[in-house]
Amino acid sequence: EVKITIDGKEVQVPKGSTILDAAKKLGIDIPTLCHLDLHDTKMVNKTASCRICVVEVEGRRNLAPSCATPVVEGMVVRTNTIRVLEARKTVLELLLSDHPKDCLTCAKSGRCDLQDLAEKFGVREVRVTGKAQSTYKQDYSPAIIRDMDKCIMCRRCETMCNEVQTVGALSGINRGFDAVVSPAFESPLSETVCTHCGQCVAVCPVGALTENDHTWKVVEALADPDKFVVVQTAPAVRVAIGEEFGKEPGSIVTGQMVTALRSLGFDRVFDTDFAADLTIMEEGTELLGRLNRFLAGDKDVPLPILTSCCPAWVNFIESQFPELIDIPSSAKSPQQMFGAVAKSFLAEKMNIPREKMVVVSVMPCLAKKYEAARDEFKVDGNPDVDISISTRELAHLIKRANLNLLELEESEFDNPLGESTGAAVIFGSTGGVIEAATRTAYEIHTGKTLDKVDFEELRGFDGVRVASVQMDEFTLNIGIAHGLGNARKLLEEIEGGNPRNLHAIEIMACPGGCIGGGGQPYHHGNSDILKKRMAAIYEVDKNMPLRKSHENPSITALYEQYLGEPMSELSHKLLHTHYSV
Ligand code: HC0
Ligand code: SF4
Repeated sequence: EVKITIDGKEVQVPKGSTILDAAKKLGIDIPTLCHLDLHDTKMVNKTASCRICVVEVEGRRNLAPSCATPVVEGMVVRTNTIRVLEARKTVLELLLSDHPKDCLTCAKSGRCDLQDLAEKFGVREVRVTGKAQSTYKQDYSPAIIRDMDKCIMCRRCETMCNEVQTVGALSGINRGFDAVVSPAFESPLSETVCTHCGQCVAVCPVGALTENDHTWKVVEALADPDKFVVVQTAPAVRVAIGEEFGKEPGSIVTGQMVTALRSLGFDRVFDTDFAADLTIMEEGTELLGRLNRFLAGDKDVPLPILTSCCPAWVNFIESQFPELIDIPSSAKSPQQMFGAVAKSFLAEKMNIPREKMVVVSVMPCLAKKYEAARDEFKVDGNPDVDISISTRELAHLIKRANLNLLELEESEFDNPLGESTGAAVIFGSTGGVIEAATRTAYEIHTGKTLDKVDFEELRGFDGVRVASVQMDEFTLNIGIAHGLGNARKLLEEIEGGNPRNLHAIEIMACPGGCIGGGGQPYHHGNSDILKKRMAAIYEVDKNMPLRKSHENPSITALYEQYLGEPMSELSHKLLHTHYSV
């Protein structure tokens, strides 16, 4: 431990800590822009390039960047001297000299770190003049908008894409006023290996990377009297959207969210969780089918089976591991299963022509926008899911309609596509999909009832986890990875001959799983927020009367009335897909 003094207060921190770490421990707020450190997820950006976090260290001539200066025993630090304040203001002016001033129409307005700091430091004019703006065109992918005029070269996105996700779509190019982070040759993102995971958006402190906002498309659909507009909400949205309204992270606001959606004018408010239960029926049956062949001695059966509900992950395997393309489950994601069932079963039942039904999804994810737009998920050009918006976008819509989520009464989802079990909600956390599948696969394989449905060994925050579940005489070996860099490690292990004999693997592209998705309220580098959302997910599960997907009565009814059985011909047509490389 090292003892230092900051602004007259003493603090002890482990050797190797930075001044910034020590200040955090004291609750002293040193501003940062480029710095990012979500300890448990290994999302760390330490470029020390922005210099907004400088402090004065007694006995040193130059100001020190607190994010990159290690503590030394007896160090005396001041974070608020006139010299420090002036230096920070100068940093801000330099950044703003090369930054558009269109805050009024910027997608990040109100939640931009640069805007907040400019306000805090009272920057009213910019004394430095930079180059004329607008040398870059905006780049629209289905999920993301890049506005490179707004890039401040903090490089958080680059670290995220290259080191955490190991995708390598972004890197710093050009120099001086022209310096930006961009795909090679300034190609549009959609023409690169970008997976649309949205993690670069999640960490961008300014408006350089934002979601492709579809809120007005939703409003247009709601305003159209000829359209029947249904909405589905993903598991992870209910434990995060409260944050946009000032609630503690991990607050569960499912009932209020449903009321808000109804007030916005949706004709039916349904739940992606229903489709998550359906996914377990299809994917679980597929898993057991492959295992039975394997146990019968079939050497060619594609194992381990990989979950396929995360679209960024699917994109990643398609572009980076084409030789493994036969092993993912063919089951569509819950978002897409929901759309397919809504526009067939529900539309037929309600006698609504397919073209009149609009399916909106609310997702913690930006890649879901890309998934919804994929050609595989269209019938004669009409998509199963018409519009996908993020948690943040829904919060905007609710605020725009003058609704205060926290003051709304709770209400229930509509049925039948609104009924779900605890197994479905845990899809929102890393490890949850495979736990849900295990609950069902166990009971079907052994014919016994699970006494304890909680598989604690599958939960947690470690990037790669491996656990075994005993199913009578058979030991099911499970692998879990979250974050694409961790997924890469597990896939390389499979390519290397699967030494740990894994039978099933769950992969989620975002650190933490969907709770940490690129469309969630900004976490501002605080990993506790992700942990609280995760705890809330398991809390919702614990309080559900039914906790196994195969016990969902609406799912049983759907098979009885419409699909027949899991993996039936109709199930195949509606609920399964294929992958392309
Ligand atoms: Fe997820 Fe999903 S769990 S990917 O993270 O599988 O986005 O929340 O909606 O589709 O259900 C996201 C979350 C979903 C899907 C579900 C899966
Ligand atoms: Fe990289 Fe994901 Fe951003 Fe695409 S969306 S550029 S893969 S971090």
